[in-house]
Amino acid sequence: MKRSLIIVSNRLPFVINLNENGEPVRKNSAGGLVTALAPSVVKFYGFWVGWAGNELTEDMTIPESDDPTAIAHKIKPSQIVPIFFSKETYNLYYNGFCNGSLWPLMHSLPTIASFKSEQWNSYVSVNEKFANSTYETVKKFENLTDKNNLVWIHDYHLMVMPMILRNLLDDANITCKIAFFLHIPFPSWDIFRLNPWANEILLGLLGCDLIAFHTNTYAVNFIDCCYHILGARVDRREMLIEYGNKSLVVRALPIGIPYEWFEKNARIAPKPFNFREQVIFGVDRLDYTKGIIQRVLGYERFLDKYPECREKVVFFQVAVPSRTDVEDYKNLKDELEREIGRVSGRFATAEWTPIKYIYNNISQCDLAGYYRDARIALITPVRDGMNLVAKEYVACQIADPGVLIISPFTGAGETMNEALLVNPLEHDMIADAIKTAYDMKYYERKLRMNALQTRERLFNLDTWLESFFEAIDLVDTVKKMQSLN
Ligand code: ADQ
Repeated sequence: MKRSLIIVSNRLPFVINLNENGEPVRKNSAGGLVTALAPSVVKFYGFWVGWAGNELTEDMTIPESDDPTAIAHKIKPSQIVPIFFSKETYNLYYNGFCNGSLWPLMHSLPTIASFKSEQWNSYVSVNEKFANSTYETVKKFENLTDKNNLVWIHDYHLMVMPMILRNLLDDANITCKIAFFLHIPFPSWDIFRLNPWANEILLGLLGCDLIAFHTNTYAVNFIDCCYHILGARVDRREMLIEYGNKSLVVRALPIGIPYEWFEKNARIAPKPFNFREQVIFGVDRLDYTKGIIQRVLGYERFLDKYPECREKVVFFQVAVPSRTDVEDYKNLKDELEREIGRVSGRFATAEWTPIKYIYNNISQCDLAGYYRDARIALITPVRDGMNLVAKEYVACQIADPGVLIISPFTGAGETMNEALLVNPLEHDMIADAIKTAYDMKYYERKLRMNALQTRERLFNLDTWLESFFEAIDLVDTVKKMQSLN
């Protein structure tokens, strides 16, 4: 089917850096969002609205990609709509409201969240900017009354944008659906209402035709918020919300991974570990939601409780630098490195280092090799929207299968029943889960991994995209048939 599509996300699929001659060049991002969406922008010859980094200024033009291996390589400069803001605005909006207020609150960590009206005002003005640029881009669509016109907005940075855009489109009599996907959790209404601007955010989201979440729990939480905070009419069974003359379809559409890509790369990736010990592996953005400190403490407990396993395992943690100019993230890095140093110092011998730690990006091809050769994946977020790492690990278990240990407080943990589920807040439980995984016999590992692989292969990234487009195509029918009036 032919579609006119605009993707909107805080970041474009690349950042712009200046080379030694001061010319802009693309530095491609490797994140999950880019992998997921770039192929659709290429396929429908769509547009992508977003920020390209501080080095791109309004007098520069976006260059072509010079890296044919990049996922966004085929996206032409004419398909890119860059958003500009000053460093000060970016600090208030991104470091402030997005990552100091929304990120902790949405992950049900309200004591870490702080709220400042100056940051909120900046968030709203950035959302207005995105809405205006998107509106101007919609006007480039071939047919402004086509029911297949679609704007697909991503994530918590842009939650008030949908209603601003909806009003602009309605005023101009332009037909265009607005859909939203939230990549992080949606908390219970009793947490969400702590946000001083809870009403404004919910009203912003009501500008959409479709809003989708990773899990049913998040979808129901959102519906409850609209009911309790706004007093909207809701149908929890049909997942529909009505407020004034607006109606919104809510869906749980769990994201998948490009399964075959990981499987293929696991076959060709070089061997990463040259030591004989079994590897317990973790890889995350360095973020307090990922439970990395809890993981180190759980591993320490494991070495304490099961001394016979010392020198037989190595805990290998890769941490990707993230939000490095936010104070909480700087402190987290210091604390993590202190704990790793302490635990290593406690148990290390002349021949054995119990923890290996990389603070850097690694290529996704290399990552496939790390996954493949890790005997245990230890994934312990205190809260995580989905967690793609768990799925990628499973896809890479192409030979002697390893064991996945995962926190139930992740979207992935809600369906990956054959993994070992562990509450990361209790160190003994982590220690015991590692021991169970360490002792697990081949046949049990194989049985569990087969089941995990079958599910992830089926519900892969393509399935997610298909189910999203199917849901958006059904929106009008659902609204008509299920109207709460
Ligand atoms: P993230 O919080 O970034 O995503 P996650 O789902 O684990 O978390 O995705 C991380 C991605 O980065 C994975 O695809 C992984 O391969 C990649 N990655 C990790 N470490 C890397 C490294 N060192 N080098 C290169 N790549 C690395 C947000 C939400 C999640 C949700 C996703 C997708 O917080 O809950 O699953 O979006 O919706």
